[in-house]
Amino acid sequence: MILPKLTLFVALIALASGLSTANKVQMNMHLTCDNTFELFVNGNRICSGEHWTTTYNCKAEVNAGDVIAIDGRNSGQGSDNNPAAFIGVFNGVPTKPSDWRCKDTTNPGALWNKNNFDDSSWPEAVSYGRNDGSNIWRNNAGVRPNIPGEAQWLWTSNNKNHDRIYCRYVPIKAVSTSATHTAASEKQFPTQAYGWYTRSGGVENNPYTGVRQLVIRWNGATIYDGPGKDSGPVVVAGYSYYPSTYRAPSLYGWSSDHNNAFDIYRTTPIAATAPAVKLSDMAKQMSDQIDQNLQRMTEELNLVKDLHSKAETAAAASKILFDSASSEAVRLKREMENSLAAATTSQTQCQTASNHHISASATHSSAVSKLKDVANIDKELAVIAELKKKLEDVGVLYSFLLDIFVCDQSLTFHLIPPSAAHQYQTTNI
Ligand SMILES: [Ca+2]
Repeated sequence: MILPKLTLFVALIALASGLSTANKVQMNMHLTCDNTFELFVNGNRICSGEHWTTTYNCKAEVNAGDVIAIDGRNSGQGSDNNPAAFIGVFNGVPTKPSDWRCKDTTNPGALWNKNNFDDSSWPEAVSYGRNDGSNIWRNNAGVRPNIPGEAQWLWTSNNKNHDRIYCRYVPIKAVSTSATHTAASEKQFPTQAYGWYTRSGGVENNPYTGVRQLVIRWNGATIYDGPGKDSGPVVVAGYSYYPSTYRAPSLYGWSSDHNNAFDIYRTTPIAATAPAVKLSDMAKQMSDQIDQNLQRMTEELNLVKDLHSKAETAAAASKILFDSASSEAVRLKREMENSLAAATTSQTQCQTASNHHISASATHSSAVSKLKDVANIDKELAVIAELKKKLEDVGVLYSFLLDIFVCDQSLTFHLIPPSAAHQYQTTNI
């Protein structure tokens, strides 16, 4: 879902104004280091980087008074061609020397990256050029991305020989208090610039029945005189006043009805002025980022619309093709059904023809067999014909002999069978 830009911006301003008085923020950091770094918030390791040409994005919750600490290292032996430095931006605040203290040391102590470490003896960091300036890093690889042009490359006073350094930065100053009293001046009441938190007229669990009353004096003036409170703070003109150490009334010379006197201290809102300016810068950056994101989203949306339109056109074309294909499929189905019916008929006819063929084949075999019989008969006829011819020849011989025997009747009756002799007799008579 895309919110209108105005809504986002209003929300952003509300967020920024809330941050200006909050005592903690979600810190968005972009940084890099030549050559490597580890980053801590109040001793907790948050992130690290290995390549100075990469901008690392680290996020952490940072409370008022929290220190952001960097353990920075150069790789190899430092030289003109191998210097060291880190650069970055912390919730819109670019690195600059006055915000950081850096120390070249072999032993910073175990607590060097914690809030309560005393770095007052550490020197301020030294600048080796702006991100958009003329320096070895920009000349080699250009401006570091996601880091403002005015951010400065920082290190100790010698970025060629100091190859392991420790740096500290407190982005949100701790709650300030002014409870630093001295015994000598406390006794000077009421003319000195310190306050007291007093109650009179009775307290809880006290047999007195008078109304509790609270009087606060600060810098010699009574700034509150009203109902008593069991616990702080009392807010006057933007400052919060708290009771601190209980003091015996006699120390201040109060009369007996002003018993229960306390030292007091007051707190001011966290660095109200400076962070507000930084937060407005942050709001501007975030607004610009939102502009860019909106533009990108608009472009992507147009792309999506275009794709959607093309998809609709393609879908319409597909539907036409689908409808056409569907009707063609119906027609083909019908044709297939017809073909199937025809094939069934053909199969039946084929079966019938096959039966006929089997029958004809049997008939053919039978005819061949009969032809063989005829051939045998022919052979037998030829034998018979030959026999007949031989018989005829014999007949001629017999006839010849008969002729002879006619001439000699006495011999004939011994040579001719009775029937044949009778036949040839008849024929030749
Ligand atoms: Ca280096």
